[in-house]
Amino acid sequence: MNVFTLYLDATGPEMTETVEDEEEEEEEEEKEEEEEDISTPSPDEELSTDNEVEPIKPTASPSPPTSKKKEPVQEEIKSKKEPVNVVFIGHVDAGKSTIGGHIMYLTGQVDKRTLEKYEREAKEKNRESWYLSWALDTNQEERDKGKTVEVGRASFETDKKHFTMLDAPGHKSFVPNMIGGAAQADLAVLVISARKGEFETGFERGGQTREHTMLAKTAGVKHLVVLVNKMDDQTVNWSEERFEECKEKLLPFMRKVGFHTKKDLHFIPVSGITGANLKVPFTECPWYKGPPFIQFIDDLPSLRRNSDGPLRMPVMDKFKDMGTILLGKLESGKIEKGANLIIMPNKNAVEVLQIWVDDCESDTAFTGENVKLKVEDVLPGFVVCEPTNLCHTCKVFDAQIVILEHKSIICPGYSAVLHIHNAVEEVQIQTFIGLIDKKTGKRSKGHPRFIKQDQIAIARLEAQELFCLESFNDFPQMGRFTLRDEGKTIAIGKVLKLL
Ligand SMILES: Nc1nc2c(ncn2[C@@H]2O[C@H](COP(=O)(O)OP(=O)(O)OP(=O)(O)O)[C@@H](O)[C@H]2O)c(=O)[nH]1
Ligand SMILES: [Mg+2]
Repeated sequence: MNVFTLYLDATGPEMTETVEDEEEEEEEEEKEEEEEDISTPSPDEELSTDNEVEPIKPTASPSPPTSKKKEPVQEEIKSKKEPVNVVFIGHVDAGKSTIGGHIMYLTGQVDKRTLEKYEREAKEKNRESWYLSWALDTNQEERDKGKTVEVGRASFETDKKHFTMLDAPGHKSFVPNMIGGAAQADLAVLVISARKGEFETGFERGGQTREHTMLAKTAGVKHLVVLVNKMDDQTVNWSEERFEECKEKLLPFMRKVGFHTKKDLHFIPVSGITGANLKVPFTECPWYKGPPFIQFIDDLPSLRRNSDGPLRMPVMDKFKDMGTILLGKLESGKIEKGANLIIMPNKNAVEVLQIWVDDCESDTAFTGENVKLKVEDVLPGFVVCEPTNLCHTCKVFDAQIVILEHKSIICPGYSAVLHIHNAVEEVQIQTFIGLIDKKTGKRSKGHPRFIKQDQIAIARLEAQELFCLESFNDFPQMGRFTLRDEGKTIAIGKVLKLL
């Protein structure tokens, strides 16, 4: 058992596991991999219509029994392809945008002429090798510097699924943008550069490989596909040995973060530049026996979603275009055109004037889809709800936090920036209520005066403003968070109780 699983999933007996010993960890993992994983709530479990999400209590008037609505919603959904959000994460320059751009070309989202145009323009800027990334890096700054800043977004379809690609920035200055992307993802794709020296830099402390993997896990991503990229590079040359070396170095860390190395992880050697192993198997790499990337993600089991649950759509962004347009992922429930909804925490009543699902106008949007709604004025981090079943809001809450990285001790009064679903709030630690012993999982008696790196504590936090949240047990997507300070992720946490 590892510190993240222990911490994030600590709801019962698994809290008693130890975290220190590597060997023990491996043994335990073997065991866990044989058994059904009950410690990590998978997206399926989290979104199951049957139990986990149901406990959210209506805060306005009671909502009608969900079982009545079940049949029609499931029927309507059957006519649509399953939506899956895939976030591309990894160290700067690993090749995330290049792979994303190549996938758009291979799936017919960008045509050859547009790519040739990008190639000519990129050449003029002496950025020839970057032309594929231009399909996703659409603004001038990104193209001039060759670095993604905003999470790029594009979609493509396979026979079974409708994929939305979220191309996260790898540079450490843009981690908050990356968190926004990861918060919406069902599946994460970690891109690693196998090029000599680049893998090593990306994986060192301070490299974004570790932080991104950890943040994706915190955001609730269950499956991680690792694309070992730049296999065509002359320092790699499709070497199986280099592929295995990268994999072996990553695995102990992945385990620590809480991924089951056999069930949740899959490694694929690829080249974003040549497109090898992205859509069709690459014959010059006979030692890789698995499917190419797109086939692999198409064949992953379906995510069972909470389509019949209460309507929850954290607002990711907004812009004005003859009215206010809200962007976000529908985490549960469905929205129909003309519906009268409430935006929390301000309790603004709004009417849905128009709906787009991945840029196509639609009369209805379902759970898991990326939605644009035209309504009146609201802010990112607000949550769209039904009038009969509002989400919770508060300023003061108790949470379990684990300090990942902080040089000095942390005392009450300490302030940090809380990232929870799409909300970003300044919070202050009021008191520490207890410490959790990592070995026994037991709570210590008495209030600690301070906590330090690697400790797990229960703390009372206070935000400056009222914001939307749920307890982790009721609704994990809106109950897990990250605390950041001075541009670094210092802690991850889960909400225990709203006060
Ligand atoms: N040889 C080789 N170079 C690649 C490959 N994929 C990407 N590159 C190069 O790596 C550089 C960075 O690629 P990007 O796609 O912009 O990387 P990124 O991960 O999106 O970078 P950020 O957005 O800044 O985090 C570019 O020069 C690409 O041409 C590959 O498969 N092989
Ligand atoms: Mg990029």
